[in-house]
Amino acid sequence: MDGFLKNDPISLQKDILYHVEYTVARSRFSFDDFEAYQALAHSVRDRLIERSHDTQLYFKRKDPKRAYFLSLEFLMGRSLSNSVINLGIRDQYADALSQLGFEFEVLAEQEGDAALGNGGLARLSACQMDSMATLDYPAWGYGLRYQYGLFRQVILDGFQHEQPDFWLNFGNPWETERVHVTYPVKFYGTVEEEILNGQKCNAWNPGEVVEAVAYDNPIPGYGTRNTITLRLWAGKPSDQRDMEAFNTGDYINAVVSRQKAENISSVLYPDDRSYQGKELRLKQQYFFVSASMQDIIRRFKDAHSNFDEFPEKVALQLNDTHPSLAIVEVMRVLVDEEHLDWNKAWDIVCKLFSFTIHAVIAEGLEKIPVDLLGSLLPRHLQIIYDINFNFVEELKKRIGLDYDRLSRMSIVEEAAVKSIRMANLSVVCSHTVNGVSKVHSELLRTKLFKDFYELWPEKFQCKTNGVTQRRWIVVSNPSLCALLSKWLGTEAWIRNVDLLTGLREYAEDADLQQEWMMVKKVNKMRLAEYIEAMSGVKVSLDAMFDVQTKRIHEYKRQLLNILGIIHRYDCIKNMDKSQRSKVVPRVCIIGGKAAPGYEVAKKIIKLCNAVAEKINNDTDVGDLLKLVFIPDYNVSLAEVVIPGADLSQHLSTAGHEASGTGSMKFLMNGCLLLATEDGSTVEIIEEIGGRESGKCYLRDNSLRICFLQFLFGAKIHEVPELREKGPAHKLPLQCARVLGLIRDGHFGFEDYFQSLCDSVEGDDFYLLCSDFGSYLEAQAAADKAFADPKKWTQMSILSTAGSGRFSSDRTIRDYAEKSWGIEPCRFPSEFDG
Ligand code: GLS
Repeated sequence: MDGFLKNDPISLQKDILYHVEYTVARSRFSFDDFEAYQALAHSVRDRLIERSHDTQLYFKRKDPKRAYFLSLEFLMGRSLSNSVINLGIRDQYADALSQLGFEFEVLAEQEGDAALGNGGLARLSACQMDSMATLDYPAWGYGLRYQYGLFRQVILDGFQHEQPDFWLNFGNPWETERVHVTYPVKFYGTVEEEILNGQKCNAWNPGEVVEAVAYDNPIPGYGTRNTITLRLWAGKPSDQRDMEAFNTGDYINAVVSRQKAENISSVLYPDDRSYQGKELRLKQQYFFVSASMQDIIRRFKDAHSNFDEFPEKVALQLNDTHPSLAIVEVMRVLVDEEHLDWNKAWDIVCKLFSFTIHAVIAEGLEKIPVDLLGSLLPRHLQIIYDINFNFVEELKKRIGLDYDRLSRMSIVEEAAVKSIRMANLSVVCSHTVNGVSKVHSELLRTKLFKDFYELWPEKFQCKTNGVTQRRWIVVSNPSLCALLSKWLGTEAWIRNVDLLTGLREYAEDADLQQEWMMVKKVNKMRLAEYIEAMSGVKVSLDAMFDVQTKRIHEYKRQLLNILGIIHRYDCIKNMDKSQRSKVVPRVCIIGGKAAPGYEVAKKIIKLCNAVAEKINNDTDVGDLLKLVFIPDYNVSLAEVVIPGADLSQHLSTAGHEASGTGSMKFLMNGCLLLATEDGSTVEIIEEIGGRESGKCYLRDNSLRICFLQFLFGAKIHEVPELREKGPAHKLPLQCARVLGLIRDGHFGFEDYFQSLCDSVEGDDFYLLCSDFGSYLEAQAAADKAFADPKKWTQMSILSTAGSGRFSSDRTIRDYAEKSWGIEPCRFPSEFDG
């Protein structure tokens, strides 16, 4: 059944003008681009709301098992283009707007990013939501509605500065505030034992209550009417609070203190990989978990009265340890509020949760000091102790009195600061635990959670990450999208991405290659225009666009990239004219944010800008080499950068990247990778090519598959030995020379950069020295391949053709089948013919 709203251009025009007049409150005879965008967004939202109502009613009627995806971060980026494409009405809107004198693309540029997350983990959540909707799964996302998203990065004099991202300044047309969906969330206070109906039970008397109010964000599926919901919670003052303060007449202070409630959800923590044991962060975690669990339990109780059925109707996904208090919260509700017997409650809890780990090293796992937890959530601490007591007793029966192992596996860490190990809690209480790539999952089994794996091997799974082709091809690269549909003879690949392998057949077709190169050129032009507007640097479209964009981290080795660029610059400077004529011109692009407190990462950004300043102003080098740092890299910038890249770099020291998802987006866009064998790159190699870069071979099905990446560096198993050996004897001459140039002040700020050079020449923990030689070789292989445009294009086509396995559709299907036990529940609609 279709909805009320019509999608022909005339109806769309009427709707847009209606929203100009009554929602934006501007005259329908005079409004600017931003106002037109707002009206347009509201008109799209109407359609999303209609579909979301239909979807929810349908789910309610069918009552399937639902999956709830709990994540503290979602990096959604912009919604307009994605929504109209998924709704299948982009062209109709473009027509309607052009008759009103507006261009769809221009209005789309008016939208700001919703940046409620840091990096890979958060963007992954967004991609996975798109797949859940598209694959018709009855799923919900739950998170926090931060008022300040990830900080804006501003570069002044080459240094990073952070500015707040008050993204709600002009309102957010996509969300709907649900004033009737609010829940009280309790903090602090004491726990008293009470007798209820002759039974002992625990009553938590909170010291503070904050109200959580729901904001719903519709997530439309592609090629389906299903539109699911991402529900984000915001804090607001509770009426239950501070009655006394009001009664004592301190009206002003009572109001001011009520205002504090809103602070809980005010700001996203900008560190992507470290826990800090901060009270506000713990408050955020519990706030979102408690509101979400109340909402989920309320929905369950609307249709069911027996909690035995809870695990048949509810699957809870923990996206990293951040939401893991949900485990304890469900125990508390079942035991203290629903008065279930502990064992019965425990039985239920153990059937509910699946847990995804995104960290690689033990130090990256979250721990919460007992003092902090006990003061903020006294009843939860008791419950954790009880869970741990039972677990350790059980464990003793299984493994005996191996105290080392018992203490490693305990949920409570008895160290100088006594803490709760949230990852151990999650592993103990979840029925499945997964890593995010094959190597990462193996690492979990053999190192990080070896003890647990030996105890419960059946719990451990691998779910290699994926990204959505809707956002990363259809929205961000429309020319490629059209080309793919033309050559595959269908648009079906947008829902069934495996069809992309059909391209392999044409990889050597001269016509396809020609069109493919044109598409790349158009995208390079768009990126070049952006670069010039942003930095004033003019870049040549004939150059190889070589990109490394991601958060700045020592282990991601942006420093290695910069050292390689200095080496290239130095080589060019020392060449004669005829040698220079053979150089493959490069535009090196680096972008990414450093956590505000991460000094080394900030130094790397400064070095990049200092080197860029020198190279870009050296007329002697001209178009042979340019270096650009792109400030404030975010999702909407990624949509410009990724389609325009020829080569992308993924340089993490082997064993440090759990998965990496940027590489998958570049791959889909026909970009070749220069990478270490780490995280998901290992699987990309398995899927589309091997180590000896540039070589082609015949597979038995007579498809010509090329080696598509330029791989280099130590492999995971070699890293410990190399670290052991130390750096002294492995400093290659070229590396020493490059470091010398920095130390001698060729790029200025020599004092400031000494410590960066020391880190390479000193203990070289991230193995820049030992990988430097093979890095340069891989770079040379990339140059050589780029010099042969036909071959490069063939490799580019094969990259896209092989990218299907890295779609989040595959990942989500895997979660649905192997972790959540849910089935698609598709609203019957016009899409079904
Ligand atoms: C991360 C990992 O560092 C990435 O390798 C991974 O791709 C991502 C999604 O699984 O998760 N973990 C993390 O804390 N931030 C990440 O980006």
